Amino acid sequence: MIDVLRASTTICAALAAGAEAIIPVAELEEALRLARQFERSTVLLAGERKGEKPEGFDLGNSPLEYTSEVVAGKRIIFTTTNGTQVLHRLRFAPSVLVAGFVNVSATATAIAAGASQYAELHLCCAGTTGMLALEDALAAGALIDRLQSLLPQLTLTDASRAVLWLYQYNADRLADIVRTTDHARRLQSLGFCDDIAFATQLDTFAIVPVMDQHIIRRIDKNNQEIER
Ligand code: 3SL
Ligand code: MG
Repeated sequence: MIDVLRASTTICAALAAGAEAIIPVAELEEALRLARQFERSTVLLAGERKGEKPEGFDLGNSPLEYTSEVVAGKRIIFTTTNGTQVLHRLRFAPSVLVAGFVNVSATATAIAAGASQYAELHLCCAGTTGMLALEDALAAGALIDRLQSLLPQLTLTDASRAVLWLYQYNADRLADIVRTTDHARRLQSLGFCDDIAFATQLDTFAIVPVMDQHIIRRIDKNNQEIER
């Protein structure tokens, strides 16, 4: 699942900062209900609606909020407009990884390490309320670019080739392009300019968030669960 702005990037930042797990949920009410099932000091309610932190939540959806001081050891109940909706729909898929520019090479390495178990790989770009989001298409292309060198036997669909070429044509100006996308312009108008710069940096993290039984934890790029 790819949602560069901003769910994928925020999930990576949270797990890299030591969050124990992310529990993605589709609806605000479900997030509030789930939080009541845990000892309150062990969980953080996080996410956004219309880009902003919902009332009563601990954290919004800016990856920069997810520092180790705030999230280390916590379970994060996470609901966003697009990214967590896609994760919710994928909850019964055999293996779901979360990718953005910030962990693209680690994701490719982890996929290649587990490739023999699967016949197909689907890249699910979250988009924005049902519309294509250019930043997600570019990140999908970046991932395919790295996968091609790790898995020479990979066969690409037309859609995969389209995003690969989109990425390859624009690889040296990713940040400039993402800054001008529909969703980035909306985030800029809300004051989240630094989030866009953060989300377009390649390989900030060497971890891969993996969803299993509706809970996202991190593995390292070689497919090993990280010990705490
Ligand atoms: O929809 C989402 O998952 C969000 O990442 C959108 S926003 O960037 O927080 O507006
Ligand atoms: Mg998005």
